[in-house]
Amino acid sequence: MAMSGESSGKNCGYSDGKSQRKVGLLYDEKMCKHDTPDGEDHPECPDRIRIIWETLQLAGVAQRCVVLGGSKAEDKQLQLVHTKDHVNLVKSISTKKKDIRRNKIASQLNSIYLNGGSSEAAYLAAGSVVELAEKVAEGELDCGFAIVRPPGHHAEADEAMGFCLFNNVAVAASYLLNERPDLGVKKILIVDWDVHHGNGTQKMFWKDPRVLFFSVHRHEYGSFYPAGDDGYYNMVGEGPGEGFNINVPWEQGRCGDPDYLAAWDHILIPVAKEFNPDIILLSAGFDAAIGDPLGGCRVTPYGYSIMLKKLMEFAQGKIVMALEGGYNLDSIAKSSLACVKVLLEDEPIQGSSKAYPFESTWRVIQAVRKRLCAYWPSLADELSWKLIDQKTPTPIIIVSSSSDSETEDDTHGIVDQMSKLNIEKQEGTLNENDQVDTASTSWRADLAKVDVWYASYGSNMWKPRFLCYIQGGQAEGMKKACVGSMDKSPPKGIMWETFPHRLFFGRESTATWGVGGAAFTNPLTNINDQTHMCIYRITLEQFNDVLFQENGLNVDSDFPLFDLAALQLVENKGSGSLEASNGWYNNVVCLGKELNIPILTMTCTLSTFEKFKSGEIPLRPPAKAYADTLVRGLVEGGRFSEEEAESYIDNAASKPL
Ligand code: Q9C
Ligand code: ZN
Repeated sequence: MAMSGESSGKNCGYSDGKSQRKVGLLYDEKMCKHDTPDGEDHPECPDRIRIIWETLQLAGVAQRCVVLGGSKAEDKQLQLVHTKDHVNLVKSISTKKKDIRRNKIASQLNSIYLNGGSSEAAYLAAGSVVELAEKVAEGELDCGFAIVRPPGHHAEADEAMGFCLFNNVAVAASYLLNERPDLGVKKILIVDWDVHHGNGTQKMFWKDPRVLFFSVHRHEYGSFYPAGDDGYYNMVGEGPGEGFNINVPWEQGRCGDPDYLAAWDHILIPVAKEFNPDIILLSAGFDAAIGDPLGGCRVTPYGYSIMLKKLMEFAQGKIVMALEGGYNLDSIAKSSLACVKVLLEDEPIQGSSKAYPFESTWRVIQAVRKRLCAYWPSLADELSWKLIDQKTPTPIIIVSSSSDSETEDDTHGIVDQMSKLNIEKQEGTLNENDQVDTASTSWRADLAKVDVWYASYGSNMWKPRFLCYIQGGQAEGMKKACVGSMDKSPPKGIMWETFPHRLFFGRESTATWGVGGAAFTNPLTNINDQTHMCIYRITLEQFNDVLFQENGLNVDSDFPLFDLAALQLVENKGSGSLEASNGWYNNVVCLGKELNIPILTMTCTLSTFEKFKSGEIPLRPPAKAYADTLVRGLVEGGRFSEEEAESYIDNAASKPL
């Protein structure tokens, strides 16, 4: 069925008076041999590349490309970025000798399966990207798409992970730079738009200024796969490679065309202009595509086509696309088709729905620009208010901690309903009777049935002060009374726990305690840190009332800040955070569970934490009355002696972040 690459390629030339680019399309059925050992279902399945290949043929675009079969990488090429041990492991993995041990080896790796076809497929995937990159660098082809699997960008020098065995794109980049000086490729831009961070690629070129690595991915404060801080925007490279590593870490899922295109327009494209690459390698995962079961994002084929088109302006259009992730067969087929049409310079397809980036997207883009502007002057200007004012409201953002999940689709449904609800509310929806539908009390009844632990590390550790939020009133030392919760019943339980987060103090003054910093805790965990917290078992309704009061909002709101769906998601997924308002405590963090009930606390957002850390927002020791209340809480709660409590607070108040 396959067209002969040679014949179709040579037929290109001129059509309708326009020069036709020579586009390479690489496919090899042998890469389908890598599969789960016992036929179990797995998202990274052989049909992924089959469907892409078939779709491109059915659409008639494969016939307009130069079709290439795969070729195996040489060990020497693989060892440009991988250790000998790793290459040997992958080589031997499919031998008969390893039949018994194979499953055990796979089980010790992170998100890897192995079978008798894995070695060959891995060698083919890496070798194929090398082959295509070489042809594009030579000028034999203008650009191309290697439809390969297993994917590569998670694979590290000495480790297979995240469905990746060899780092296909990194091998190709290193091959061009180190083995083919004759081709004159001195600077390579690697763009990684897979929804996951390209941790492997980042590490391999960490200190290498010849490779500018750009990755845009879901990060969610380090909770999204591959999890941790590697994908954060402060990871800019080191030594001579400093400034040549750019991460755009989304704080939330559901990002779509406007978010990605904003990252392109305000980060990638200006930097690419300055860097002026000789060739672009694209880690083209399609798992940020709408409908992807793992990604939870919403990039459309149109979005991918525009992102690619914008990249075609560089390196004389020398672009080598290599498939990475992407697990919805329909989405990856359509996205691939849209991209190959761009490579062929067809007219762009039609546009998408959501108009503006999320607020969190602008926050991330601004943070990235700020972190990197020392290396890339085009990032130095502040984005205009007019621009960042164009945003899609995100009333509730759930940040999942688990890397990905099969329940992602359900969660969309819920989150979608919630955001719609809140948007409608902002616009004052009318019901059939033409009356403003307030839904005023209904949410309270539902949330009253659910218990959570509210974890306090501030003055609420002192029970009489916390009770003001529930029963109303003014405890000793407070400058102002609280209205309390609508439900005035006392907490059903009180306990103390210690969490691996950093306690610190900031802000000028608080309404309740006067001049001096308020307590915050780092939303991220750090094994070396300890924040002691008093946890109160209250209803979710009461928790919302605490949230309202803590953020200076009215408790008679028509909508909760943190509703059942939000809680359900957090429960399903472990810890996570929620953005609620513009107050200081607009970040709800789930610290874990106790008696199978989630423990929730509230603190600043991660971006605010970063500002505290950099000194942009100064740290401030707590007011005396406030510090005394914290100590009192810790002592009366039986947590500490007075001396211990004082030194714990003093220490947190004086140590830099
Ligand atoms: N809770 C690529 O898209 N998920 N790899 C593991 C563990 C692994 C994705 C989930 C996702 C790997 C190339
Ligand atoms: Zn991925």
